[in-house]
Amino acid sequence: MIEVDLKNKPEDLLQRNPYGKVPVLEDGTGVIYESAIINEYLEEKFPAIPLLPKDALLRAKARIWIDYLNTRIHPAASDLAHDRQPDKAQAKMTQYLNTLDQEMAGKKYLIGDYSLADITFIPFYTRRERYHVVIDDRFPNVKRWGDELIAREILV
Ligand SMILES: N[C@@H](CCC(=O)N[C@@H](CS)C(=O)NCC(=O)O)C(=O)O
Repeated sequence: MIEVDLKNKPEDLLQRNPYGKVPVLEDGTGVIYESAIINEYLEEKFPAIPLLPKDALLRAKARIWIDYLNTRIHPAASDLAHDRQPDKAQAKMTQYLNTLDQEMAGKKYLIGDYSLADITFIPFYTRRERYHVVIDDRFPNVKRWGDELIAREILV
């Protein structure tokens, strides 16, 4: 694994990912970027540990939540981390977390079994303090879900 200083990006990051962002996965001679696409690539390459539902409709639902996290929660977190219109970002974050909290009521995982949808939430949850996001009793289902995800044993 190569760590990158994002304030001083190496030239070869841009050669690998035209967006100049991490993560980037190199596999043999191939290069893949965009975390959701990297996750799906690994899912296809290592089918022994399935991380998407078998049923097509449930797979679509998992992808809807992956998209929700990647196009709403993560960008709002990035705005908060970089102090971009923080009041607006905080209001959006509250709205997004409320939606997630309603979805997680009475559920252990977002869709069926542990899946890429849950995994997509983990980087935000583990870094929430850095984003000045407090997940407390206002979001009890998100809190329970996030705490269980990070306490979960990694099974290999
Ligand atoms: N949609 C991208 C977002 C990746 C992203 O924003 N990565 C951040 C670090 S967490 C980054 O590389 N920021 C540097 C920049 O935007 O210049 C993905 O999911 O891979």
